Amino acid sequence: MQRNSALSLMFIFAMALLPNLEADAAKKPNVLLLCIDDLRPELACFGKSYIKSPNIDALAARGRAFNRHYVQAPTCGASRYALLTGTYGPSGNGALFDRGAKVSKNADSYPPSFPAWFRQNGYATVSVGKVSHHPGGRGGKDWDQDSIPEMPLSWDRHLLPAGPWQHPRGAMHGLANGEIRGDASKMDLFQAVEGPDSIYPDGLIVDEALSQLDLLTEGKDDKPFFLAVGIIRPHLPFGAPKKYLDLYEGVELPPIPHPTKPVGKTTWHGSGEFMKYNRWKRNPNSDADFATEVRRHYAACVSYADAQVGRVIERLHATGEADNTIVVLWGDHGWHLGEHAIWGKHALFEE
Ligand SMILES: [Ca+2]
Repeated sequence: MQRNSALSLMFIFAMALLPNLEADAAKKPNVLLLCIDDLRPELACFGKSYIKSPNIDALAARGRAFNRHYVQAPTCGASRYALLTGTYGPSGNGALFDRGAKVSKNADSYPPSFPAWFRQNGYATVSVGKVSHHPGGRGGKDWDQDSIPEMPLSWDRHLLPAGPWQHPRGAMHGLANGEIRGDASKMDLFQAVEGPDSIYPDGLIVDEALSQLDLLTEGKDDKPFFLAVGIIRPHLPFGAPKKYLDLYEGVELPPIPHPTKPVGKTTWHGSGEFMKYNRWKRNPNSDADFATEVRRHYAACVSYADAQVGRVIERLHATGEADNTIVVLWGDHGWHLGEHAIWGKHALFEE
């Protein structure tokens, strides 16, 4: 098994030291897991001051930052498998589905998943958004079939509000106004339409997460919760409300470090996931202005995701449960924005 060096990030933010735990053994801490898809460790709290990520930075300032989290492969599905099972697994995006099919047939075929373990120990477990590979955790053509669970026995509720994107597959790559990816070459690589957070899928995901936080804490019967919230951006396509792109107007980005293709045998690749979108026939490896545009739109998506983190944390405080909740924020693998002439993941360089 090859250990890759894709850099991911993880913050663990213990919001309090849980002083009453020994006196009241029944009062177990809640856990709030925030997953952000395709997030680079390119944040102000990692020293990149041109990125506007105040909510994540505030978590990092009060918690502990981990900047070497290793997964078995820098793909969404494999890295989520590693986090959610604590084990190495297949390298592809179907990793959890393969496991799920076996668990559905024989519950003892694997040890419990991370959420299943909490569930077996008296926690209410809820997933909203992209936590496992498929947002909402179901298979089938549109990723919405109850009969094909990605993580059997793990969640009390495994949710994805698709809204105008119709189904979880549509929400995964959704752009504004319910645009769904069909032929990727007809979908714009980036976009910044004016409007509220809910014109892109993460706004709706976090609306649902806030409702679940209320539901898990209203009339609380001392049952602790494990709530996982999966934010899809900055995953491609880079679409976020225009107000987040405006944050980068006039902001100069630093040069791309080591922007040339490495020589010799490496895991370099041609950035296929990125290049298949409509790029207006421009290539960031040969067009510096376009490279800067791409980086600004990625940054806008990071700031949009950061704002969604802020909404969840604010509501956690409003529920009164913040002092008894452990918050973990996790990026599933790194991403290259032109380093080594790569625009994407799926490579083993440190970014
Ligand atoms: Ca990912």
